[in-house]
Amino acid sequence: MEIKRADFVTSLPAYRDFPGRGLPQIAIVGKSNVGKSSLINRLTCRNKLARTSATPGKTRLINVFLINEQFHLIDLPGYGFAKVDKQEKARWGKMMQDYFEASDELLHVFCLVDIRHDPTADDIQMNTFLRQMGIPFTVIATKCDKISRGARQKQLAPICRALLVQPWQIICFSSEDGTGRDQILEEIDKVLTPEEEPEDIQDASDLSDEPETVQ
Ligand SMILES: Nc1nc2c(ncn2[C@@H]2O[C@H](COP(=O)(O)OP(=O)(O)O)[C@@H](O)[C@H]2O)c(=O)[nH]1
Ligand SMILES: [Mg+2]
Repeated sequence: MEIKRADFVTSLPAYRDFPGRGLPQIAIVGKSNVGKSSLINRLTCRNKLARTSATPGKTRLINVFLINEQFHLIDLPGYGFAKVDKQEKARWGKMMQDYFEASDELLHVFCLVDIRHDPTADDIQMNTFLRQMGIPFTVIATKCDKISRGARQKQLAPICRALLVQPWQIICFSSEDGTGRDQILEEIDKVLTPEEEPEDIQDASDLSDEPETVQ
């Protein structure tokens, strides 16, 4: 797909305030500073659409973007920032749970992990949560410009082990040089295009129609 238009819609302290408008949603999760906002900017070719920050833990809001007037991209608040108290963590957890439970329009989640580091306990918890909820996801390994091409495959091994995915299911991405952008756009296309009905099911429905035509 080609992104022709990208608009910031709103920042929400709680998801229940968002009407959704029946448009499909794709959400982005990952720890603070992993590159969520940078990915949105690179994907949309808009440098300042999503605010990026070198200081982890700044975004505690759900940011909603409208892409091609076709679907909503949801930038969820990052987890795993160091200097937060229990109360703040609990508030974050509730916000995420509310979102995943309330969003009927959510089709897919992009789970971002830094290619240079092993997934954290929080990454694993998020992964388990998505599996339990039956929400389809794609793992994206960010900041791949920071390591050599040759080292990438090796770096994927601990990510695969922790998040129970195969290396070929992971998209290596860099918001610096655009590596992986096309793959992400392809994935979005797949997510937004409903699968065709398998032929054998169509055949079965043809058969069940038959008695009516005979009558
Ligand atoms: N080299 C490099 N730096 C990145 C990349 N993605 C993000 N960053 C930097 O990492 C920091 C955090 O990025 P940001 O997008 O704000 O992370 P967020 O907290 O997950 O939204 C910023 O200083 C970015 O410039 C990347 O692909 N390559
Ligand atoms: Mg951000």
